[in-house]
Amino acid sequence: TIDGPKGLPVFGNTLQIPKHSPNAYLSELAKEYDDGIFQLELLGRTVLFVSDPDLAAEACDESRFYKPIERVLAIVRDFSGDGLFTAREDEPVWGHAHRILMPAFSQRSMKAYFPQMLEISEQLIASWERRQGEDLNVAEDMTRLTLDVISLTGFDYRFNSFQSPELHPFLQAMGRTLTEAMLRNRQLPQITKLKKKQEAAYRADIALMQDLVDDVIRRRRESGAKGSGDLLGLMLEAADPKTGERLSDENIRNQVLTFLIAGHETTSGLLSFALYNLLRNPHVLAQAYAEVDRLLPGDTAPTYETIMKLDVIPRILDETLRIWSPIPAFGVKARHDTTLGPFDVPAGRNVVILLEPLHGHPKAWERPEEFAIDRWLPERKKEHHPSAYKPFGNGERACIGRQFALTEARLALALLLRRFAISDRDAYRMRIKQMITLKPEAFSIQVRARKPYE
Ligand code: MNH
Repeated sequence: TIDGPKGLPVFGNTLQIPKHSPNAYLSELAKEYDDGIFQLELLGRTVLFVSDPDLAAEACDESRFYKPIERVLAIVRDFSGDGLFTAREDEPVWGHAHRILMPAFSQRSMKAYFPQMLEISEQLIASWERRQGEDLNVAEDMTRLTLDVISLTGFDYRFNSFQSPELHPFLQAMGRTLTEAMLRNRQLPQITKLKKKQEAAYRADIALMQDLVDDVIRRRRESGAKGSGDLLGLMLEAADPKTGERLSDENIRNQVLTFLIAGHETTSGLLSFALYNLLRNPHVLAQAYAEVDRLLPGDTAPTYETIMKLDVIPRILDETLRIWSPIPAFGVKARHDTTLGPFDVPAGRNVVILLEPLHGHPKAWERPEEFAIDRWLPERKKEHHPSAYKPFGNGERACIGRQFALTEARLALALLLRRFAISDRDAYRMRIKQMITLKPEAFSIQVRARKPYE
C-alpha cells in the first residue's frame, strides 16, 4: 500500500496543507516518504503524489492517464472556462482551438513577434536606466514585461505597464483570483458558499478581468484589422483545419483571458528566479556577461537569429526551471485500473506529479541542489532520465507557449545583462510566494550601467 500521513475524518489531510504554501508542504512530504510516492485524503478524495522519475514516466503515459479538470483547475475554470488550459479532454473545442492556434506558436511566428518582444524589453531597460541604484522589485518588473509582451504580440493591445508605478488593476484582480482559487481548493464547498464576502470579491475580480477581455476584443473588431495573424486574428478568422469549425464568441473570450494569464504569469516567475540564481552563482553570471558581450557587442540591435545563437543564457533558463518551476505540479487521472510501479491504481484515481522533488530526485540528478548549467550541454542532456524534467507539463496538454516563453526570456535576460551589473545589497534569500504559481516574494535588486568588459 501507499504510505501517507494520517488525517482527520471528513477533512482527511486537507487542513494539514498550509493555506499559502501548499507546494512547500507537499515537497517536504515527498522527502519524508522516500518511495517517490505518497497519498493524501483531500476532501473525501484519495490523491497520489509522485516524485520518482520512473513513476512519473508511468503517470505521463497518456494511454493510461489524462489531464482532468478537477480540484484547483475546476476552480480556475470559473474564470477561464473552456479556454485551452481548462478545457476538458471530452470537449471538442479543445481540439478546434489547439489546431487553430498552433500556427501562432511556430518558429515563423516567434520571428514575427520578435520586434514587439524587443520593443517591450527596451522599455524595461529604459525603466531600469532611470532607476539605477534604487531597489527594483524584480517580480513586479518582470510581470510588467511579460504581460505587455503577450498582450502586444497576441492581441495588439497595450497595457503600458512601464508607464505606471502601480501594477495594472487587471494584475491585482488576477493575483487575488488565483490566490482565492488556491484557498478554495482546500475548502469544503459548503464553507466556500458561506463566505459571502469572499464570493462577492471573487466575482467582482472575475468581472473586472472579463471586462478588460471584452475591451481587447471590441477594439480589434472596431479597428477592422483583418488578416492579422496574431492569436486574436486567428481566433476571429481561422477555421479548424480538421473540422472546419470556428470558435464561438464565448470561447474566444475564454481563450483571451487564458492567454493573458498563462501567457505572462509563469514567464515572469522564470525570469525572476533566473536573476536570483545568477546573483547566488557569480561564476555563471560571469559566463553570461561574456556571452552577451561576444554576441551582442555595443549597442547593436539583437536579431532573432542572434538570440537563437545564445548558449549560456538558455542553459541558465533550463536550469532555473529545474530548480524552481513556476507551475509546481500538474495533475492526471487514471483512465482505467492500472499500476504505478509496484502499486495498484484504480480507475479514476487522481495523481499529482510534484515537480520540485521530481526535478531534484537523486535517481535522476547528480548533486541536485547545485545550480549547474552544464547539465544542459547537448551531450549531457541526452543522458538525462527522460521523465525527470517536466516544467512545461506533459503530452498533448503540455504548454503551447514554451517556445514563446523561452524566446522572450532569452531576449530579456540578454538585454538586461548586456546593459547592467546586477547586485542585491541585502543578499536576499529565496522566499517563495505561491498564488498557484510560484514567484519570489519581495525580491529586490539594484543595477548600474556596466562598463565595457566588466
Ligand atoms: Mn504554459 C500549459 C508551464 C509559458 C500558455 N504551461 C502549461 C502547463 C505547464 C505550463 C506546466 C501544463 C499544465 C497542466 O498540465 O495542467 N507555461 C509553463 C511555464 C511557462 C509557460 C513554466 C514559462 C516559463 N504558457 C506559457 C506562455 C503561454 C502559455 C508564454 C502563452 C503564450 N500553457 C499555456 C496554455 C496551456 C499551458 C494555453 C494549456 C495547453 C493545453 O492544455 O492545450
